[in-house]
Amino acid sequence: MRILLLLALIGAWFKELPAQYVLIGQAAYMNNDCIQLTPDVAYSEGIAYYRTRLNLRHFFQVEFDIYLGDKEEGADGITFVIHNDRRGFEAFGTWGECMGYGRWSKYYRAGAFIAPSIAIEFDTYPNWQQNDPLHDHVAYLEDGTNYHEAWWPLHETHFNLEDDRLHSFVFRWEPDSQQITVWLDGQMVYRGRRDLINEVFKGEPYVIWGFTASTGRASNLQYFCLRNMAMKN
Ligand SMILES: [Ca+2]
Ligand SMILES: [Ca+2]
Repeated sequence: MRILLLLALIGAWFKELPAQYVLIGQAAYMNNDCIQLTPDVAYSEGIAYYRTRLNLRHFFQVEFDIYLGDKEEGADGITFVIHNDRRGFEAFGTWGECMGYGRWSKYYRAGAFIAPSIAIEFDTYPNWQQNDPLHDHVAYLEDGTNYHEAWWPLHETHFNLEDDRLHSFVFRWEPDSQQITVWLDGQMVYRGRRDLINEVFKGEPYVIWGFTASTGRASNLQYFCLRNMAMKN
């Protein structure tokens, strides 16, 4: 009897593990301990938020593997988002090129977008409205717009993330220096300084974080898998 109870408890504990995330849209748990954001289906959108808020007064580092599909002409990409949108764990952005995070144009305030926020996008489809280069890229975004002036890589114009492989992604926040650093496959792809608490989140240090993704006319299977997490709340 005791053994049965113990087994039931262990079973319950393992089932609890994935429930660390709030899932929206087509986001779903997979058999490989990863979380699907979108299936390889046109006009899909999925979001996964970690249930525990992040305290930006403390050091934060997460390491994930991300998968952006196997079709080079697929779409649209994944964003890693940190936000304090008033919709909380129900916040979502627009589908297609907006990746479930942003809106159609930086001048267009209607429609769904996540703000206040910052995001790192892994963009696999060129869209002129968002100032995308013709190749896949990584960019820093703010306040629910996918429009960006800068991106990585600058010169590798055949860069492709839809290669049927997992790509390692590390995001680090250092509160003392107010520095954000991002690595992709071991290479530093973004570093910037920003007073996130005061300049972006209006004095609020407790924020929600997770991943968003979507597809449009073109699609890809897109998912992420947790590798390591260092956070204090
Ligand atoms: Ca591509
Ligand atoms: Ca794009």
